[in-house]
Amino acid sequence: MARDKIALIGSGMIGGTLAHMAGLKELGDIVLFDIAEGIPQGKALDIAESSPVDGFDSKLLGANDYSAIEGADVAIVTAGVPRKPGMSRDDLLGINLKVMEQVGAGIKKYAPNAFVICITNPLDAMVWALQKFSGLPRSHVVGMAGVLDSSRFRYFLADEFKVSVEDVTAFVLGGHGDSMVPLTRYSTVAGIPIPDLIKMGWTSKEKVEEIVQRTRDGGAEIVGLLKNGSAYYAPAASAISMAESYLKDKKRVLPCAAHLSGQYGVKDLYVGVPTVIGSGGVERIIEIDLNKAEQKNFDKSVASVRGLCEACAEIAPSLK
Ligand code: A3D
Repeated sequence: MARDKIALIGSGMIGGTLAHMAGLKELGDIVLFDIAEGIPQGKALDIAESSPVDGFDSKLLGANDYSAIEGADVAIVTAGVPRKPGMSRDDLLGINLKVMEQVGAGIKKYAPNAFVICITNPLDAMVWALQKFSGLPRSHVVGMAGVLDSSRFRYFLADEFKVSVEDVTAFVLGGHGDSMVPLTRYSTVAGIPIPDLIKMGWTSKEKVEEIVQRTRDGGAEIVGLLKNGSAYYAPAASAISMAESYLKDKKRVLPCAAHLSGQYGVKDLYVGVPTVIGSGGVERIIEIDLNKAEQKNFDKSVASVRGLCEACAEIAPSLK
């Protein structure tokens, strides 16, 4: 049986980390693509040279031509520019929209059957544009943000509660980062919801609010520390979990930026919602009832995503 083929479009900090993680997990053969000459080739060779030590068999190839991604089963898109300190994700819009147009054309031509995971920021708008530029089915184009946001939330909660990260689940909705909507009543330690843990004296409402805010600002906190670039280990791990769920038909329940066609009262936008990811791509979108406060936050988040998509359509009228 042939191995699965994973195309990484963009071979920067996240792209390189994705290649390493996909190799270590033996997800398949890996193609690193980038417009920068030498970078994808160098990273592919470097990681291939680590494979005898770690004992994984994956072919690694670096390329500057889209033909190398031909027939890919999964494509993970990080092409574009990341944030510098003081820049918001939205500042990246104009530059990265042009990149999405090229990437969409490349995927359409060479990997029309792939499951596409977009990471490029501003995420919710870029994945929306990428789906339109590529023309791939909406079930097969998703954005990675929720897994990362909820992983950050889980990590901070586990640290607060002094329990294993494995036993903390978190539920987030809405756009990536600043407009993320964490649902504390659906976030648990081994099934015990956070509001109950507050009643049990494990933590306070104020502390949870602090953690929610730190999660929202999680990307900026890393940008501030690194000074030259943004997070890449946790974003890569998050996208790999989505790719693995698709390739192995695990049907994991993962929060992703998925195309909404009426769910949560939203039409033709990509917004972060809980999804089931299996061999059919996004197989299901899970709709839960929101209380008033959650609905208000969600609406605010959707409005900000809509604003970004409208700004994209102004720049690239073919998106209208
Ligand atoms: P970086 O290390 O700069 O890598 C980006 C790569 O894209 C570089 O190697 C560029 O040469 C390449 N590139 C630029 N233009 C093109 C093009 N037209 N075609 C192909 N490749 C191109 O950035 P990074 O890997 O740190 O981050 C990549 C993206 O992910 C950025 O937009 C970040 O803002 C975004 N990001 C998103 C999240 C989310 O949670 C959604 C988290 C962290 C970063």
